[in-house]
Formats: sequence, C-alpha cells, structure tokens
Amino acid sequence: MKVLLISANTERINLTPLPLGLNCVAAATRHGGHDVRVLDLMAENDSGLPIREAILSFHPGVIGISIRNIDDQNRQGRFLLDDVKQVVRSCRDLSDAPIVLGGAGYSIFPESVLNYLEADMGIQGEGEAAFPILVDRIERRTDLFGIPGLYLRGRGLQGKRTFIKDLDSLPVSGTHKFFASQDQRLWLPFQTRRGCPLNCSYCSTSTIEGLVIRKRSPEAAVAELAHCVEAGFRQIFFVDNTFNLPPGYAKEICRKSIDRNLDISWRCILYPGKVDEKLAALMAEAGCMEVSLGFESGCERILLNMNKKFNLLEVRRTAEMLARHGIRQQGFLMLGGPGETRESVLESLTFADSLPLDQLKITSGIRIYPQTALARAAINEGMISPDCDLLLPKFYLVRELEEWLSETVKTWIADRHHWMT
Ligand code: B12
Ligand code: SF4
Repeated sequence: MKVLLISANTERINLTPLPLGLNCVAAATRHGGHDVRVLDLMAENDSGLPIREAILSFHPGVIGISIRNIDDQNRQGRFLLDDVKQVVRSCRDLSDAPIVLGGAGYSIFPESVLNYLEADMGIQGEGEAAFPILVDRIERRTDLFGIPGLYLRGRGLQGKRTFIKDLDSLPVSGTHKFFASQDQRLWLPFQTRRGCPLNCSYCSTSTIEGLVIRKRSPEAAVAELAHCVEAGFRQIFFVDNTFNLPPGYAKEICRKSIDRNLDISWRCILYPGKVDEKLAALMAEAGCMEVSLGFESGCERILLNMNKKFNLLEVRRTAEMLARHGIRQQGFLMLGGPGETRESVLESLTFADSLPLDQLKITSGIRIYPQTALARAAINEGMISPDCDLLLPKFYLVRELEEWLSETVKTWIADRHHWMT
C-alpha cells in the first residue's frame, strides 16, 4: 500500500530537530512491504503546496502524521497544534485516505489530540510495530480491533499498548541515508535506548516511552553511528532521556565510539546523579562537548517533592567533574512547583550560582502533564479540574509566589549573562 508519512513539526526553537522517529516508522513500514514516501514540513516554506504535490502525485492509501510538540512549555508561550490542524485539513481536502497520528506529543494526549485535530486514528508510543500492522489491516479492509496502542476517534483504545523489548530486532532505520540530503551542520538525532524508570513528578516520558529502559546493543548502535559519520555527520545529539542510565551502558557506548575512532562532537541529556569520574572522562574522550543537566532545584526538600533520586552534593560533584573534563553544561531550574517558598527559590538560585555552569535556563511554573504526580497535586489543590485534559497548557505555580518570583528571577538574571528564562 502507498503510505505518505508527514513530519508536521516546523518549530526551530532551541535547535532544528530532524524527524528521527518518523524515519524509524518509515523504515519499519517499508520493511513490511509498503511503498512509503516521507514529507518533512520543516524543510518547506509553505506546508500547503508540498502536501498537495505529494498527495496528488502519490495517491496514498494511508497518511501518517508525526506530532512532536504540543506547545513550547513556556507559561507565556505558544500552543503549536493549530498549524498541525491545517496540515490535517489539507490532507482531508485532497484525499480520502485515513489519517493516522503518532509521535511524542501525540502519545501524551492520544484522545485529546485526535479530537482536536479531527484525525481518524492514532498510535500511542512506538510506531514501528503497530503502524505496519495497521497499514496491513487497512489494506485488507479487516477489523482494526486489538492493534496495540491504537486509538480510533470517538471509539477509544483498541488494543493494550505494548513496548518493543528488543530494539535490535527493528529494521535498521538507516539514519544516515534518510538524512543524507540534510545540512550536515545540523545536530543529527541519535537514539540508543528508550524508556525511563525514574518517574519524576512532572514528567510525561512514561506515556511516550514507558517506564522500562530498553537498550540497543552497544555494537549495533555504534555501528550505525559510524555510518552516520561516514555520511558526513559530525554533530550528534543523543536523544535518550538520560544518557547516563544505566551508567555501565553509557560507558560502553563511549568505549565503542572511542575504539572506532569516531571523529564526532556530541551532546546529550544527563541525569545529575550516577556520574562518576570514569564516565565523565570517557564521555569527554568520545567527543561529548555539552550536556543538559536538569537538576531543577537547589533545595533538597523540593528535589524530594519532584521525586528526584539525587541530592545536591551529587549535582555539585557531577558539575565539577564535567567542568574538569572540559564538557560544557547547561543547567536547568524549574521554580514554583509544589512546596516552593521564597526561601527554597533563593536556595536554588544561590546553589545554581555556585556551580560551574556555562548556561542556566530558568523556568517559572511547571507544565502539567496527564497522569503525573504533579497533575494529581494540581487537582487536589483545586488548581485544575479533575476532567481537564491538559492539552491546552496549564502550569503549576504556587500562587503567592507568582509576582515575586518573576521579579526575583529578573534581578538575578540581570547580572548573569549566561542565565536565561
Ligand atoms: C531529545 C529531545 C529534545 C532535544 C532535540 C534534539 C534533536 N536533535 O532532535 C532538544 C533538547 C533540543 C529538545 C528541544 C525541545 N523539546 Co524536546 N524532547 C526530546 C525528547 C527527550 C526525545 C525526542 C526524540 O528524539 N525521541 C526519539 C524518537 C525516535 O522518538 P519519537 O520521535 O517519539 O518517535 C517514536 C514515536 O513517537 C512514534 N512516532 C513518531 N512519529 C510517528 C508518526 C506516526 C504516524 C506513528 C504511528 C508513530 C510515530 O514512533 C517513533 C519510533 O518509535 C522528547 C521526550 C521523549 N521522550 O520523547 C522531548 C519532547 C519531544 N520535547 C518537548 C519540548 C516541549 C521541546 C521544546 C519545545 C522545549 C523548548 N521550549 O525548547 C524544544 C522544541 C525543539 C523543536 N525545535 O522542535 C516535549 C514535547 C511535548 C510538548 N509539550 O509539546 C517532549 C515530549 C518532552 C516533554 N516535555 O514531555 N527536545
Ligand atoms: S529522569 Fe528525565 S525522563 Fe526520567 S522521569 Fe525524570 S525527567 Fe522524566
């Protein structure tokens, strides 16, 4: 069957992400024997024309749309789904093919996004296993019931969601070939594992990737990385939620990259605990030039509230180790969550100021995601109603702090050029 896959993200905030997830789905669907065309709207100035061209020349039997961002996670920020609504409408106007949604943003709000965008169906979580099954069934016109993670608009979940246990069993996504025509100065997204068991109070990852870490074999992952380097990519972004979990695996990835003498510069997201001198040294030797270090608070009590499993001493040790090994670090503070007071905010700012950070990003108010401890706290405190679907962004911010926090953060940032909101 002919399948058109569209990456709807056109957002360049922070970095221009290449549509890695959609590429994985495309590879699996081709492997399933289907004829797949991919359209990345990031590369287009106007989404209408390329969609029209693709649909009228290709005549897809199924259209899949990948949804990465819902909003920019900023309290004074932007809601990003309305542009996607236009994409869905354009497809609908030109084709009778069923429209299937997927992607990280979709997976957090499977029913609400379906309703909001008026698409036909969506797959929560990984698309590689479920999407080819769906395409087969649509082609054979058989019942869609039982497909894992499939939602039909107005009819809910059709099959219990499952997680791919053996990531090495997936058809190799051929990242380097797929992105061959892209500007090689972009940060190439690269994934070595999925899932995070840490369950921080505000985090949506469990709805996207699940709570169990599943890893590619270091050999297979680094072999694919080597192909990317041969294809000319030198800047890699490891998109794993926490590069250093488990630490032994992270070391293995670094060692294998060093053994292959890969000439790369890379960035990753690091959990502030579970970093030792050996890991920091291996990361530096393997080409790590910058990490995102989301310690989020400089107050032990708030770290506990957030269900963080590290303490301030570990954060300091990690930051100092990274600095010693010449790895740049962007710290993150998330202020205003449950239990926050003026004192804890000042503790956090003072703590962040004492770390050898190259940048600090401060967020005031925490985006509330469904099925999180933060959402439950917000409901209990009457901040949101129990039936609020949270698709239109809501933020947890201790009310009494609102004005003071904004002024205080402004004052601290004014004297520190490497701090930002
Ligand atoms: C790494 C990452 C980043 C990196 C990106 C680096 C890079 N080079 O790509 C950085 C740090 C730069 C970043 C920035 C931002 N990010 Co970010 N990021 C992530 C993270 C951790 C992983 C994304 C990823 O690449 N996954 C790997 C790929 C393989 O998975 P995938 O895309 O989800 O695809 C799979 C499935 O979703 C599915 N699938 C995908 N497409 C399709 C299509 C169909 C039809 C089907 C059936 C299935 C399907 O199958 C795929 C394979 O299994 C996610 C959280 C998460 N765990 O997903 C947040 C996440 C996507 N980011 C988020 C946000 C908000 C942002 C920012 C807006 C933050 C900011 N204010 O700066 C920016 C936006 C960047 C941009 N311009 O778009 C949110 C989005 C939700 C929301 N509220 O909108 C997420 C979900 C985190 C969260 N808070 O929950 N991000
Ligand atoms: S460590 Fe990161 S990905 Fe894991 S639960 Fe916490 S915030 Fe989410």
